[in-house]
Parts: sequence; structure tokens; C-alpha cells
Amino acid sequence: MARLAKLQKTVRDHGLDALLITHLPNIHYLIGYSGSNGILIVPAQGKPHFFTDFRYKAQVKLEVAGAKITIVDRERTLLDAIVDKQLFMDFDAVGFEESRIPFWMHDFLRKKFRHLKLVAKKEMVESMTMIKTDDEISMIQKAAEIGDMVFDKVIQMIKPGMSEREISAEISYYSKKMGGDGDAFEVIVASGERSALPHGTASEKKVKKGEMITLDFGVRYRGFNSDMTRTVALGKVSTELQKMYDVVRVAQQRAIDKARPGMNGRELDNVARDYITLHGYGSKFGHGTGHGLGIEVHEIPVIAQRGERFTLEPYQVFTIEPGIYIEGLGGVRIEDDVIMRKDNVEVINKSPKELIVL
Ligand SMILES: [Mn+2]
Repeated sequence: MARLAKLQKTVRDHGLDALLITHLPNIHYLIGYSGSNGILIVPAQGKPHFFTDFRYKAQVKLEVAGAKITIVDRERTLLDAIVDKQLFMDFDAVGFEESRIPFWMHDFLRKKFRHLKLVAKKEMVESMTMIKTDDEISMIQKAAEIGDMVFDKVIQMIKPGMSEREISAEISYYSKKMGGDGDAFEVIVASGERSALPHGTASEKKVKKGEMITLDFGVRYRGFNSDMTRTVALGKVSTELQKMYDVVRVAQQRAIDKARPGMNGRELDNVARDYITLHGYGSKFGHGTGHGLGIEVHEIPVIAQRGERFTLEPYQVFTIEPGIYIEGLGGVRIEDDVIMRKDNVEVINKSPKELIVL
């Protein structure tokens, strides 16, 4: 309820009569609904109204708090039901989540409610979820703790000849076995030349001696996520791969050490990027240094060159994950989740970062 009340104040501050919320993670955050179909209308005053379909009739009774519920007949869409209820008849201005709404939905609303001013809004709910409570942080800590245990377990199982997919299956299995609700996203296991693919999902390729293996996975725990990456060596690796590892490791540690409230996302990205560039790998680090983490795996703040508009502040949780990728050779990435505190960041993950040679 505190979350809804806070959002309603923001709706009023923006001069809107209501906000139409279509992004399911945001709906989950606001009213507890975990299903796959729903629209939430949060008015400036009064009770929010939630629309879903028959499949969730029983579920909403268990999950949803603080909203009036309409179960929509199977022959009607949720938008049809919103029209039927004439909810917008007395409203002048209704906001919508600009990067979350499909074109057809906007088009439908525009045609059905010609009197209405539809206002594109950016990150109204996201700027709330970006700042965590102590309880929310403890869920992420728990998710990361499970991730650390899974990592420790799985690296003991990796042997030459095992496929990336088998390794990813063990990660998913232990994530649940050790108390997680499941994977936060599809597990990345990328070995040898494939480790140069920053988002190389596990393939049938078998791991072999002399290769780097990048494991990037997250655990979902009670609606919150962790996200960690470690790159390990299977047997002795080449001097070049070892050098790449050392550069990434120092770059990652520097970003952790320099992160302060008041910096922006671009400035923190520069800390890791400058070090990698200094060592000649600047063009091989083609993604941002990190991203916010919480109800979704990728949230704001953006820790990258395009992250200038995000100021780092206490109670944000984000990742720090520089990497170097060389096609035909391999790649290295190290990723921790961190909590911004009053003066610096606290690293959540406990898994070691010196190169593990299996
Ligand atoms: Mn990440």
C-alpha cells in the first residue's frame, strides 16, 4: 500500500488523472500480481483498478492487495473492459508507460477516448523501484547468496568433455535446489572461442583444457533477482587470456573502489573503461559497466556511457561487470552485485575473483 500511495502522489505531481500500467513487473511490484496478463489503472485519488482474465480469477484473490479487480470475459480484451467500465470518462489526462506499451494499444486508446490527453511517461514506477528498502535489499542479498553457493557447487563438477548445456542445467538445478525460485534469466555458459560472445547462451559445445569458461547467471528469490558472472580457466590458459583476465579483474575492482554517491552512471563506467583502454583493450569492451538490479534483471540506473542522467545514490543496487572479448580467442567478464551505501558500495557476492583454474 505504501508503494501505491507513493505512486499516486507522483501521478498528482505530474498533473495526471491516472497512470495506465502495462508492464507486468511494475504491476507485480505495486499490487503483488504475478500472472502474465493484466492492466493496472492507478488514479490520482482513490482505489486502483486491476484488469485480468479468467485464468487468474483464483490467483488474484491470493495475491492482489489494494486494488479493485475486474475479471474480463474470455471474449473481450482487457482494453474492451476498460472501455465498458467507462473509467476514463471523467478524466482529462492519463499517463502511459511510453517504452512499455505496444503501438496497437496506444492506437486503440487514442481512438476510443478521443477526449483524453494521453501523456507519454518515462520511468514513473521504475524510479521508485530503483531505490530499495532494507527488506528489498535483503531479498537480493539472499538471491546472491544462493548464486554464490551454486557457483561453488558447479565449478567442482566441471570436467573436460562436459557440454556448456550440461553445466547450465546444473546451475539451474542447484539454483532451485538451494532455495531460489528459479533462474533470473537464461543461464550463460560460454567456453573457449564462444566466451567472446558476451551473451552466449549455453550450447552443445564441450568444454576442453586450455579454455576460459564464462558463467553468467542469476537467481530469483521472492520477486527479486541476483546476477553474477565469473570466468574460470579449465587447465592452463594462454598468456594472452591470463592477461585479459588480470586487466578485467583490476578494472572491476577499481570501479568498486571508486563508486560513490553523487557520481553519475557515465563517470563510474569511465573508471572501468579507462583502465581497460589504457591496457589496449578499449575496443574490446563493447557493453556498459553495469545496470540496476531488483524486480528485474536490468533496471535503472544505467552504468554506461549513456548513463549520465542517472546519479548514484544510497539504496540503489546495481552490477559492476566489465569484460574484454576478442573474436577467435575468447572473453573474460567478472560481475558482482553491489549496494550503494552512504559513502561507497558494499559488494554482495562473496565468490572469489582471483582466476580459478579447474
Ligand atoms: Mn548483469
